[in-house]
Amino acid sequence: MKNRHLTRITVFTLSVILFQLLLVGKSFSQSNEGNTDESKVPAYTLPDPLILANGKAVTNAKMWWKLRRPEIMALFEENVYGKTPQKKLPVTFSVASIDHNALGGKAIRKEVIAYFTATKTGPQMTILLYLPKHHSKPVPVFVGLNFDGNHTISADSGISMTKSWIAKDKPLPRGASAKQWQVERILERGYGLATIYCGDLDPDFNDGFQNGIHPLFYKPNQTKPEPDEWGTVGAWAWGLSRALDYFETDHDINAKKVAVMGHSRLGKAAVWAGASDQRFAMVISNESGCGGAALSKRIYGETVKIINDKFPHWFCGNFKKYNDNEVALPVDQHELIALIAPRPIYIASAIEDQWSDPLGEFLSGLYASPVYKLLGTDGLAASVMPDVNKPIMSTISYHIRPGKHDVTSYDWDRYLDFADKYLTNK
Ligand code: GTR
Repeated sequence: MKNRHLTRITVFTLSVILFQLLLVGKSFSQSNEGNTDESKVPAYTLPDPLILANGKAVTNAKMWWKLRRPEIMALFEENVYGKTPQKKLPVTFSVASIDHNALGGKAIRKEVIAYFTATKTGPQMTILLYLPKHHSKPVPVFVGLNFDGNHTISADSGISMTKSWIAKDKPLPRGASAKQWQVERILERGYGLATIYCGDLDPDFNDGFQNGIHPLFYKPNQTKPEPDEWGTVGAWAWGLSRALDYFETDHDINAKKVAVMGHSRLGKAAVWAGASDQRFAMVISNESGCGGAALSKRIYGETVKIINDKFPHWFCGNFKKYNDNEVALPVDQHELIALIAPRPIYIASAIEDQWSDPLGEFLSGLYASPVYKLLGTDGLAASVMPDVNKPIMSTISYHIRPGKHDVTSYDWDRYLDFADKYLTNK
């Protein structure tokens, strides 16, 4: 045990776990891989986000910004997501379509292509944007990546069909994921929604980093990222930042009020984007699980080895060092949340999504809270996990709802309330 802060964290963890066991009463078995039995969670010690590598305590905001935050950022870059190349591409944006009467006159719909090369060849991404028509501009916006193509987020026939990597010959129908996006509800509440197909940035399979944006950054003779360079999650996060670059040029959008949102693997990208790019004013993690909001060292649900074996392209090469060796990880995901401080973050779980480790997601928020408090906010206004459908609303917000791994209208309603309170101060 390195210091008294760590002892406190461990003791507190044990009491939260005991409470959780009483609350839930049983463990949920979702998969034959991975542990979903709370009693089998090993004793673990988390690094303290407010202790410097040299052992000194971080006691004020200046120390956080100048000393500790850069240390934590470097650890995530080196060990988890990989470094995002610093090279600036000659990105240009072009409005490919605009409809001032979309969704029965409720919305303005734009499609904006971001070209990543001067010749406009190679990978490019299409930002699909809905803005509420009858609201004063510039509007706050939610931005998130989608899994299967822009045309899946709404049945709106004006959306260009996306060429999907996975479903090349048989793209999913229009509006196939509409329930996960709730476009009309978002617009009614005065927010815009922007989304991008994740495969525009990097296809979600292990292609040796040949088909997405990685080759645009290779040094001469380089054919794949170095072990400490970015994987797919890093590339997805980079794309979210390029969308934010576009928002800064669009006078209909308030680029200072952009919430980056993502579900599951795309939630991992959203949280990493929020940590790496401080222009994002708010972050929403919907069941982002392992490598997202959930603590790795709990070894509950999906583990580092399981995720690296199944999705070797998501994280950096160095992350494989921690397969079955989470104890050696010099960071854990509460420190990823801390990198977002003091900006508001909403962490959401679902009771039947034990694979994402709801308690580990909650604990990340809880253990990031001291950093939020140091920076003058309330952090997470709870010390034990709430019951289902009892959201905790604070700068770090949290809920767990009934049901499966998904994004539901219940989730969106909470995010909209959260944005009203912490993004637009309604
Ligand atoms: C699972 C993966 C999770 C989560 C999920 C998703 O297969 O194990 O980490 O990302 O996919 O993206 O839906």
